[in-house]
Amino acid sequence: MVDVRNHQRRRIFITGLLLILLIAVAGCGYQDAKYPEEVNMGDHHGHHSSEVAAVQAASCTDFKDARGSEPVRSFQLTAAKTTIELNNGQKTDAWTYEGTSPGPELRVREGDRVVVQLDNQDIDKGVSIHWHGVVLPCSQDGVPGVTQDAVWPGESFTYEFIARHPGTYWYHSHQQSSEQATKGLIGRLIVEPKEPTYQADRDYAVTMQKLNNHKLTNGQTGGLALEARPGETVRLRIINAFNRVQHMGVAGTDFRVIAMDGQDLNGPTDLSEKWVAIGGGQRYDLLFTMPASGQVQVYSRDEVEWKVLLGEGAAPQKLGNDADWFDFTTYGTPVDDGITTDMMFDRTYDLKLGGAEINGKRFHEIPPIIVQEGEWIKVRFVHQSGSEHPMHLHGHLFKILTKNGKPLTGSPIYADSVLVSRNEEYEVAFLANNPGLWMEHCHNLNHAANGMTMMVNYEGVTTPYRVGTNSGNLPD
Ligand SMILES: [Cu+2]
Repeated sequence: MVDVRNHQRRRIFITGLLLILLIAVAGCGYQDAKYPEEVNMGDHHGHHSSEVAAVQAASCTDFKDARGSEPVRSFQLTAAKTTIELNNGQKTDAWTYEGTSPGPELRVREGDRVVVQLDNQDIDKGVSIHWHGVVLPCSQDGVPGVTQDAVWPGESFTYEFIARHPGTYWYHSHQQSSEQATKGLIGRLIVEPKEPTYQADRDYAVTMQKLNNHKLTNGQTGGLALEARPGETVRLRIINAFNRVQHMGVAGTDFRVIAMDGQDLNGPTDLSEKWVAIGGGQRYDLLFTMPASGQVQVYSRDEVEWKVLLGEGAAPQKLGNDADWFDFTTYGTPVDDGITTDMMFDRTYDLKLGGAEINGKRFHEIPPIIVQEGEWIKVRFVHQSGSEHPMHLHGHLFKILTKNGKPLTGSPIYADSVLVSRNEEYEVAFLANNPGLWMEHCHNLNHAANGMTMMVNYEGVTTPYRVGTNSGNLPD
């Protein structure tokens, strides 16, 4: 009797142990499950090989900015494991550039040659730096397995590019970016214009991020306080480095949206009592004058910790939840740049955005958008399911043509991303003027990690690098 019971117990115990083991193995394998052993992201699958052969082959690594007499700005960033002590006294384990998250703010001038040496001290999973929103040569785009190999502990990689477009940008690791950005591998890049479009007494850049589970504004918990005196003009560059849209309110003053994704808007006018929706990865530059009362508050309606208090004085009245939304489709003054829905496009693509896939497929299984240099490309993004999808294109600026079929009537919007929310569709156009292999992906990075990542490939451009578990290049 006793023996039988023991035997049964042992059987239950062993079965339980096996189950736990099985779950553990499945759990570990989950993250890399979408990665094959090896895939060439430069493959033009589904394409006629004769057309490809007609274009002279070049490697992504061949595309670089030739050195001239431009001023050189050099930086060095070491990626390392760190324990950060936050201003509220809590400690958190982080992966950082130069020991802080966000890493150093890099401020350069339009036309500068930017040289950044990345050293990986001890991030076992490898790192890179992607210069989000910056139009640069393919070899400098920082995508492991596409434009370079991941930088392993003890190794380094030097990025070099000319900062052509002034504006507000940021940088982050593109190696398992969903995990690595959350662990802290992000920072700001500001390109100041040669000839300023705006005179601001204060020019601040602010990053909203989630570091592990801490909601930080420029690395601070509980919001950020910035100096500004009544009558001063403030330029506030807001960077959403988080994976969800933030609805930002401006309390205490009227304001203008002067740039989106770093690109100036034409003829921005005063706004008051508007929510501004900033998608993951997007940047909005606001301009306002400090009121006589002394204080302005810029804050997220979604996450109470993401707020910036400017100046001193009585806290201004906050916006009502029913306040209107800022609508960029009718804002500012149009410019005839010749880019319209009626123009001739060389290629048109439809991308249906599911919860974790594009056109029903994921990651390397999504057929790439194929382009040739000099072609005009139109892409239609259609929200199909899931939360909002901030769709981000590397290496190019596109122009947003239409929203829900209606052409924009205000300032032209040139951007590296478009926030596609539920029931929305957008058409964008871009000129294929930067040969290479470029990612196009959702910047809710958890969506990207789940498969909402695809390629825009120039015909004839190849890469010597490979994505997958063989190489360890895992560029979600
Ligand atoms: Cu998404």
